[in-house]
Amino acid sequence: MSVADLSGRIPNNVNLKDDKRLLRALESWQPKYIDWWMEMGPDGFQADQIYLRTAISVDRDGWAQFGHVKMPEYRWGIFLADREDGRKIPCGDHYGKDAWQDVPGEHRNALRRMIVTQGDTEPASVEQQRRLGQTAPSLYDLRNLFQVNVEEGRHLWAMVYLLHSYFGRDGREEAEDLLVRRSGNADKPRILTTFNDPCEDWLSFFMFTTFTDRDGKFQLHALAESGFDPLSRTCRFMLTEESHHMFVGETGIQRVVKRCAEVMNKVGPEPDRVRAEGAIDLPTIQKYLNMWYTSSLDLFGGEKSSNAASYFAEGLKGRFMESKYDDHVCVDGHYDMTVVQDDRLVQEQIPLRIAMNEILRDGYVSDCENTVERWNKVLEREGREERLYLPNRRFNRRVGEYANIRFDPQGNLISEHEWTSKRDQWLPTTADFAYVKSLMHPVVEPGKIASWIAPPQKGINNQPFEFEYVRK
Ligand code: BYC
Ligand code: FE
Ligand code: FE
Repeated sequence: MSVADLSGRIPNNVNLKDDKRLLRALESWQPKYIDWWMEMGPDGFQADQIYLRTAISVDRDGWAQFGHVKMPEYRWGIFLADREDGRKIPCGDHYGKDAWQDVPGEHRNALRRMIVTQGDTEPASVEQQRRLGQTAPSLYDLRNLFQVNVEEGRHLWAMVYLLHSYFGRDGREEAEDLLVRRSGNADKPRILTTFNDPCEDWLSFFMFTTFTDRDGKFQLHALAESGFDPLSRTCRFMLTEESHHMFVGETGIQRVVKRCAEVMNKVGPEPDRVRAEGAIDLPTIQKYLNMWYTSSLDLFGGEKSSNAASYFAEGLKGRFMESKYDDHVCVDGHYDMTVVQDDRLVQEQIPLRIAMNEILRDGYVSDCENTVERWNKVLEREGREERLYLPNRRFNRRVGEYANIRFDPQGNLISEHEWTSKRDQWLPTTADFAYVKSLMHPVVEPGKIASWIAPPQKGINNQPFEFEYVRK
């Protein structure tokens, strides 16, 4: 078991104090990180005491220490899952050889690029969520937002650690640039699509943490199967934090749906009447789901990808739970893919390696299906007939095979004209955004909650809902 050193400026379990060069590099990055956090992190609340969980070691109990802290004083540390003795490269052409403890020269660029792309999403999400604290529906939710934000900050640290330790000067430059790009900025945007989309209300926040953080789960699992062992160990520890983010999203939407169902039981399903009661109507919830789910599907990259094929072939990135597969080399197999040819949908056989993005996306889609099923259980328990659903993966895509082709939510090809006439039934309109925005008023009294969401079933760390999760 690795030993955590909590005494220095940067808590870690990677023996930082014995590597003076690395320690100096990270200590010189740290004030720039804090500047970024103060400028682009949660707006307001930086002087408040937040009831946060802090990672202090990687063993089962140690990484979840709770206490009130001011966010800028949160101890962002560097924690890697413990090294597995004799770990082998789990996939691709080098399958079964010893995993790399250092970066192989020929894979340097590809690895750096993946680590930078991963790292870029973390501060991007904090930027996207920057103003949400001002309209939190309860102190419990406010605290959860900040927990997610500080952990995304820690995920950035995790990637910066890899850049600084293994990529020399290039790595240090990339680490600086991670603090320079800005979500949604036309001149210096974040790298991936969804991370430049505005996330300006709490319905979006809960959809984002459900669907976009879940891309994080799948990508981190795939990177945890990397032959580059330090990346694998870093991602394995990040995954322990990721599950809380998805919990925040899934239970958040569950509570929005519960409130909606209760109101429908009182006044009927008519959206205007649901809205008159201060709840969010189910069609609006569905439209937000459609928007964030399809945007997050794009984060897996193109359905056919030579990048993905070479990442897999070189053993840089595996599949979700690679060990559950029989064939780890994948030179022979095929994947049946639906593609568009001459304005028709046809089946095409794609070499497995080229389909690696789509294979990862398959696992993601089925995970999302389970989530929506759990949301539908809420409707069922409330005695409602209505149901939420996932749109087909071809719907509303900006990246890959189906980008810029019109499909309905069932995945049928449709004309531009049909798209234009039905778009507002499928995706949020300006009026929907405005309505949701009109509900976003801060509720900051302990134990109180906004009209559009049900209270959680229990508090955080066995505290009651009424607990003062955030205090001056
Ligand atoms: N947006 O071969 P292709 C998380 C680019 S989320 C913009 O189809 P590839 C988190 C692509 O870069 C997890 N560009 O795709 C969640 C390529 O560019 P070049 C983040 C895109 O390379 C919530 C070109 O299109 N982690 O942690 O196989 C809160 C053709 O690409 C997009 C990772 O993503 C897009 N959506 O796969 C906080 C893991 N899609 O080469 C955090 C690391 C594709 O033409 N990243 N492109 O310049 C990767 O493994 C890969 O970069 C991707 C793309 C899977 C994203
Ligand atoms: Fe993250
Ligand atoms: Fe996350």
